[in-house]
Amino acid sequence: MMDIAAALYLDEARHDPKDPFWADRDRVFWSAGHKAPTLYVSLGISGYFNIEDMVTLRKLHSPFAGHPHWLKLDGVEISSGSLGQGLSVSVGSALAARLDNKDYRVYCMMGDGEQQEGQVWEAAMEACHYGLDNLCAIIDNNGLQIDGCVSDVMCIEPLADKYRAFGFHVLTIDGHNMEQILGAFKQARQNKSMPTLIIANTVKGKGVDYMENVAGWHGKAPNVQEMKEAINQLGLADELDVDALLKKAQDWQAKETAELDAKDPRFSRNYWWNAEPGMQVTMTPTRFGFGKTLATHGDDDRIVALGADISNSITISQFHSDHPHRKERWLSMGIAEQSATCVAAGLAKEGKLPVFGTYGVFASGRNLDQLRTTVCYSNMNVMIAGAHGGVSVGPDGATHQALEELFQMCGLPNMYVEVPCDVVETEKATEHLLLQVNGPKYVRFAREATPVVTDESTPYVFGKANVIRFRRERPEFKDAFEHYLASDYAGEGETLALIACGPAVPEAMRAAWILKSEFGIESRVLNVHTIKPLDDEAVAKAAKECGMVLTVEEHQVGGLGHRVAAAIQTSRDVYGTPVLMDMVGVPDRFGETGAPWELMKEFELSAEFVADRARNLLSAREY
Ligand SMILES: Cc1ncc(C[n+]2csc(CCOP(=O)(O)OP(=O)(O)O)c2C)c(N)n1
Repeated sequence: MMDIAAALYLDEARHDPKDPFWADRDRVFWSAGHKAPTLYVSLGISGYFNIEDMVTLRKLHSPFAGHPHWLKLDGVEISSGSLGQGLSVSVGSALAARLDNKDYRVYCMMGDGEQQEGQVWEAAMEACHYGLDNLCAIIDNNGLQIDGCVSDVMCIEPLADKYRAFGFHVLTIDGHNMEQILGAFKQARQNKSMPTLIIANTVKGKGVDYMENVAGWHGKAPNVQEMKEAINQLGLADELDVDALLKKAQDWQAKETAELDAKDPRFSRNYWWNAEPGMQVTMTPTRFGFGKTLATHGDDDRIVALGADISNSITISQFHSDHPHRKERWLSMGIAEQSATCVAAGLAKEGKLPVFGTYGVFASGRNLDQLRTTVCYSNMNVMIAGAHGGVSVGPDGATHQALEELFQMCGLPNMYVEVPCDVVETEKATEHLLLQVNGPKYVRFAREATPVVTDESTPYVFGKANVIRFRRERPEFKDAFEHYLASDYAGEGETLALIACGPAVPEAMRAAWILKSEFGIESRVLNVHTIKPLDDEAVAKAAKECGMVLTVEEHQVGGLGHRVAAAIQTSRDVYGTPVLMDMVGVPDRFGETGAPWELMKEFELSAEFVADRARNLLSAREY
């Protein structure tokens, strides 16, 4: 793709780095937003910025976000990262040129796996319907996507024939041959009746022997030694001062870390995870609990698992990876979340137990209407796994951070929603939803390793909250707390209720520890792993008995908080009891690129901030 981008930015496209918003510039839309590094290098070499600044790629507050954001970096034409949308944007831009009598050209950069998204074909139809000869789409046809070969994941061939049938002028070239690339762009410009598609046959990782044609290098950064080897192989060793560049990256990181540290609320001790010898905790990603359950129960031959090209990282592939006989019940759907959701509904209709999983943003947002009309309205027994929820995809940035999906999922009638707090609870929740709950169901889990705070003996009853109480410091964090089924718990006169779900539960527990150790404040942590149906009774009881409620969620503020507020406001039992309330969550802003734990601080979600907000609430009551 780099060769094509070089030809485009350095020769073919009309643009001016000194005047990035020049009205007559050609537009280049990167539909495949994950190819951001190629875009950034192209802009840097063209002169939009000092290319060395790119060393801050994927770091907190860097303009070089994991996926491009046009509001952060001049030269980027559109924010992207959710595949399959760029050709539609290009159609819009090309139509605007026609309406405004402008002669700029529009280019759209796509991947071959991306062709599996249905929206691409809607846009292709539109481009031809309107005869957009000012539009040139390019497909990086490298034959690979995340789960492996495009032909195995979901065949897109015969690609050229398909686009021709839609009405495109199709050119197939060697995407590493500069003469052919430039020739194709020229032919596209000369064509005066229809849009052009360039299918550029390429080798993924071209020029680096250990990367060429290896699917496992998708989105993976080489270590320093591998990077130096790659630079050698590309013949760039004399042109790059690698050590100076690494130093520049470290300096940026040091500045960001210092700024984050400066805003962290301070206490007499460091309560951060595993910072001190006592209160130790094991960190394991919640996604492992999901995969484990599928591996354990996969022999139930009603279960069918549907993958969406990120199967290993979300662990859904564990359904079949050690159990080859289940392969026929493993359906690779490609990058096509909308259709896969309805395929799952079709399977459910015939008595199967379909499990469809992908990143939470796409599992709940890309397919929202499919979930609403086909799955929920029809009350289909479909399990949706929203993986990598919250900030846990950190460096991928805002487009991939699922911070809104509780609004979407909880707003759907018939949908059950589980947000387990750790890997053990994820296992229990997945098993229960899969085998015991008949209807549409959503389980939200995360990529990043987070504290394990429960075990086999911890109560778990679907739809019922757990009360967690800090007792005293112990060598193991987990042992410092007692868990009760909320309905079995008699209040102990606590000052405050911290109501949380998902990975915010361990943070709320840590906040309870801080509050007790630093200020002698007793708090009741309520773990509401089931968000829908919410345990209204336990919430109301906590509000009535404590008189002060702080909700904590790793989500846009309100996904949990508004539901809790509604439960309190509508409870007859709480009527007449004053309840002070506040909500900790992401404060109505999109995510950021950064490491997951940095983002917990950036969004002020970690226990230190929770404890601080609790203290503020307390002072309001005292006032
Ligand atoms: C709607 C959507 N679904 C899933 C993803 C996750 N994802 C990012 S890149 C990728 C594979 C893309 O494959 P391809 O288009 O062939 O690009 P290439 O392999 O050339 O990088 C996937 C599934 C996404 N970004 N957007």
